Amino acid sequence: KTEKTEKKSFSPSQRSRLESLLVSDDEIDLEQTDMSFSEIESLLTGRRKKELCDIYANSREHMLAKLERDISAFLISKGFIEIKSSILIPEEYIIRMGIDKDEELSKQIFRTDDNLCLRPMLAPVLYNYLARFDKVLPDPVKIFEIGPCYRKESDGSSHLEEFTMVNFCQMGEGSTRENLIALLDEFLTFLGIDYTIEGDECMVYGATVDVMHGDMELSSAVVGPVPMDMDWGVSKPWIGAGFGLERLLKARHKFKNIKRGSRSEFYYNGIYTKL
Ligand code: ATP
Ligand code: 9VF
Ligand code: MG
Repeated sequence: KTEKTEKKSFSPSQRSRLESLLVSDDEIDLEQTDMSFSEIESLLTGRRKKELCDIYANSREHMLAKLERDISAFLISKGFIEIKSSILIPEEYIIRMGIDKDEELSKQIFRTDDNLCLRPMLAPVLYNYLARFDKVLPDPVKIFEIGPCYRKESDGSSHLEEFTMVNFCQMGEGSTRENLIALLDEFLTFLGIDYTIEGDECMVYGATVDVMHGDMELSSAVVGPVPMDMDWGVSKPWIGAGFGLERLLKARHKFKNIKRGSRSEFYYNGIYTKL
């Protein structure tokens, strides 16, 4: 036998099983290893079982729920009031957001009967809250919501059809680009996630301030006012940002696929459950 380490080749189903079990800390390269399928499988299942037992013994918190609680506490401490609105919204709100029937995002909407749809974003109802709370609360009005959003998606590792968005916004005094950037920095520093800021364009708002983690968009943020505001009864300057929580988890835990941190029966806190 030669000195050269033999390259193992796994069957597609073996490879898929091992990839499901693997986490980024394992430091096992399926392309290089000289271990057999069953050696790796038993090593990884052992580690994953131990990790789940540790969670059960110590924290018992789901990472997505925990992230929502942490973000809520952070935003509440910064003076934002927490909102929980319905996940089912009138279909008409999509058009009022400037998303015409022939736009890509319009085709991504899950529609139900009775002219309702699963919300693809939180902004429409937040607009309504801003208009209503402005009549009641002192200026500036600072609000946020965290919850499920739905979009039909086709591509891969950073898109889910069911994901969790946080959208926070401030209207009135202090709604400047400078304050938006400062708030984004405080938010990401609080979460311990590295980021860069990029300018981008989107169909709904025009210019956006995109928060990136490498190639992945963590957030689109906007400095208002924008022309669409008048269709929502809003007439003051505003700033706002929408982040996907599962993308924040993917960045923080270096997940290969966003599914690891999503609502799922297959992964618990990034750990494969078929052990
Ligand atoms: P992308 O261009 O990556 O599809 P987007 O620009 O359409 O995203 P936005 O409408 O700006 O997304 O939504 C705000 C944030 O919500 C995004 O920056 C992202 O973090 C998150 N998000 C949007 N769509 C999804 C999705 N399908 N799965 C997971 N997170 C998402
Ligand atoms: C930026 C992401 C329009 C004043 C209620 C707040 C924002 C967020 C963009 C989101 C979207 N907008 N997915 O608006 O904070 O709406 O496309 Si308001
Ligand atoms: Mg965007």
